[in-house]
Amino acid sequence: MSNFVNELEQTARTMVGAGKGILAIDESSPTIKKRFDTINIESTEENRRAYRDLLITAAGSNAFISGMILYDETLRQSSSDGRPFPKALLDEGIMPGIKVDMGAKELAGHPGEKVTEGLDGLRERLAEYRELGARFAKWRAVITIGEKIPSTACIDANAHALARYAGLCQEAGIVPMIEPEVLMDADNTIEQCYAVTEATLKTVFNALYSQDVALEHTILKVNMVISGKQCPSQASVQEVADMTVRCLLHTVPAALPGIVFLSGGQSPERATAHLNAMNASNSHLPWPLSFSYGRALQEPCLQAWAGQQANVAAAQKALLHREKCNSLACSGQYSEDMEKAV
Ligand code: 5MM
Repeated sequence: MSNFVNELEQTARTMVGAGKGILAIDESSPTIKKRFDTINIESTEENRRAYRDLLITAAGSNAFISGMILYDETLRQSSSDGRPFPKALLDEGIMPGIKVDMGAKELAGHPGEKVTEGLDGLRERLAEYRELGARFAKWRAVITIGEKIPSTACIDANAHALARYAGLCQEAGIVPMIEPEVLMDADNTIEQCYAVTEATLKTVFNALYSQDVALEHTILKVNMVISGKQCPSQASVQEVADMTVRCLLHTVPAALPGIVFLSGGQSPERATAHLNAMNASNSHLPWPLSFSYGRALQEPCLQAWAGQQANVAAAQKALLHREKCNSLACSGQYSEDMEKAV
């Protein structure tokens, strides 16, 4: 058992406290370059720092955000006022988190499928991350739906890695956020997404049991059960909410302190509406349902910033608006009318 039991419990509960979610700003260098390309900004170290600075220091975020997931580079950078980013977050009562996986790589013998790497040397990296202020971590596994995939081999390999990662985190006093993401880019139906998500989550929780991971100190970050982007028939908001909740009830143990969703390419408004519908229709779930969006929180903010210092205030306003809408969606109190207020 970890030496940090009380601290892990406190951290996990705080991450999913009432009306609070997680802001994911842990894009790796290739991913942030893709985001910056949309606003014609070069992905230099200083531009990445300046952008993360405005996200981290937006005044008032702490009413809606319990933690932020950072990339290795960001954890070591500082705000324009000189404070290291982890300190800037802790000063506002926001917990610093850290993405610790080394990315999804081709799975040998399984074309089109990936396995996430990064276990080698992880114990040492986690010790350093804790010294730098990280109190929770994230590891993302990628599951692709396609012809005859995902394979059992792909789901098993990713589940095993997630469980090994989670055990190492708890040993180090860091709450593991486990993120098995079933991608939503294909032409699959919502029923196919349900089947793959259910199979993935069953395998992941079996692996966590096998590795003696404490569920009480683990947060699940997961995709919604949703139609693939290319599917001609798109499920309604209520169908997504109902099928997602049903899938989670069939697979996720009640011992988990909370579940947060990734947005996965949904529009910001749609991601909020889905979370809201889940919470509006279900008042007695075993765990809080909250958010850990990247794109669905950042997109309007990134577009408003456009790389210009003069736009920082407008960008932070756009960020706070999305944070507030999603905070309200955690208790089913969001309505589309709120989008007109901006
Ligand atoms: C699925 O991506 C995570 C959630 O973001 P969205 O809400 O936009 O789907 C996100 O935390 C992701 O893991 C990070 O951006 C890191 O991604 P890469 O691909 O750079 O490892």
